Amino acid sequence: MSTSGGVAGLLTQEAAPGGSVTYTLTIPSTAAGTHAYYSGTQGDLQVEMGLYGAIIVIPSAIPGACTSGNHATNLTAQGHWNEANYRLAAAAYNHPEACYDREYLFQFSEMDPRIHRQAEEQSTRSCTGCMTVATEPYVPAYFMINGRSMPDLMDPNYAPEYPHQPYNGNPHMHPGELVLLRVIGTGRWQHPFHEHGNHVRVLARDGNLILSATDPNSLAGPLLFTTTTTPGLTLDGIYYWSGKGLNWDPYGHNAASGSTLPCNPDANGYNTGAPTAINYFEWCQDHNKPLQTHPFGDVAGGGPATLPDPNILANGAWFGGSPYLGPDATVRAVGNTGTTPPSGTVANAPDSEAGFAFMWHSHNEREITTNNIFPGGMLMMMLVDSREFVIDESN
Ligand SMILES: [Cu+2]
Repeated sequence: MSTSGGVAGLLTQEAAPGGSVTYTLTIPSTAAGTHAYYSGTQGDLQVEMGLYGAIIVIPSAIPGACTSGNHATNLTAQGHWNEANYRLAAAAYNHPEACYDREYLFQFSEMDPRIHRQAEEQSTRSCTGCMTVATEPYVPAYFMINGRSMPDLMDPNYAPEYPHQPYNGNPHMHPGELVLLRVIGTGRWQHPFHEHGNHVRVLARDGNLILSATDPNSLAGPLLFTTTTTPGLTLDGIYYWSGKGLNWDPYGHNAASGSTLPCNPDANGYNTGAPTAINYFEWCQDHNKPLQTHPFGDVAGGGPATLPDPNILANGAWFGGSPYLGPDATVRAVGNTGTTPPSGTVANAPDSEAGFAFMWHSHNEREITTNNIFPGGMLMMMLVDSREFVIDESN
């Protein structure tokens, strides 16, 4: 890295108050991955004030495995449903086990309001270097991912009320997709990020692929229950969810009423030969296995569970009225009532989106509050949507 302008500081050239300094980076082709950057000037205060960000480097070469097989079929499915592809590349690293289909960034930070109040009170001083804000003891009350807390996290990107936090935390995926998580710890505290629904396979830390000591061609990153963020450190990991092992058909398919949705297992047991089907990537062993004893709508009966009638149940904002994936399955399960609660909510309306919601949150439970009020802080929902729901990552 080279610098121009500024004045010499402890760690690097610094911008004088009101001035500027330019850093020029030449990224080597071996530096693919997720990297953190943050202020090197009075870092205890300036990182707290938000002077940090992410640098994503995409690999200079993409392995063939990432553009063939299920990854190519997935693109066919995206094209069929007119879904845009927002990933930066087909692989996080030039390694055949680093392929992915979808990606999200999660940058963790905290704020201590006393520090911000003191800095604000001193910000009108015109003298140079006179801001003296005690950054200890550190008592954060705001816990944020990408600069937002729950529920703001799940509002759209570039929502007008968050002009300085344009990127949300609102992950979505389809069953079977490999989702790349780019996780960065930026504040001062560690945060145990718990991704419900499945473990996360760690690919790399600070852009360094974790390789086996005995076989450098294989990845050796752990499969983690919580991907703990560490201040200044980045982590890349792969998450997926397929519905395998549920022991019931989450698509609510009813062969008895004439539906002919097929499920043809590939070598791994998934329905991947039909990229345009709504049950693309269904785990075929559970195909046609009913869940409900007495279904309310048009799904198959005879299953082990008796579920409440969604027409007399207050569902709340996060239950689409049925335990099935996808708007089509919901209509089959509850009937086309048009008024099934919670119709009209933007969160998860049963006649449009109906996904499985998995809480992704800090496992330090105080950090899922904002100023000690629950729910808040580092909390969001990963929504697994069936294939026909078009995931729009532009918002
Ligand atoms: Cu949890």
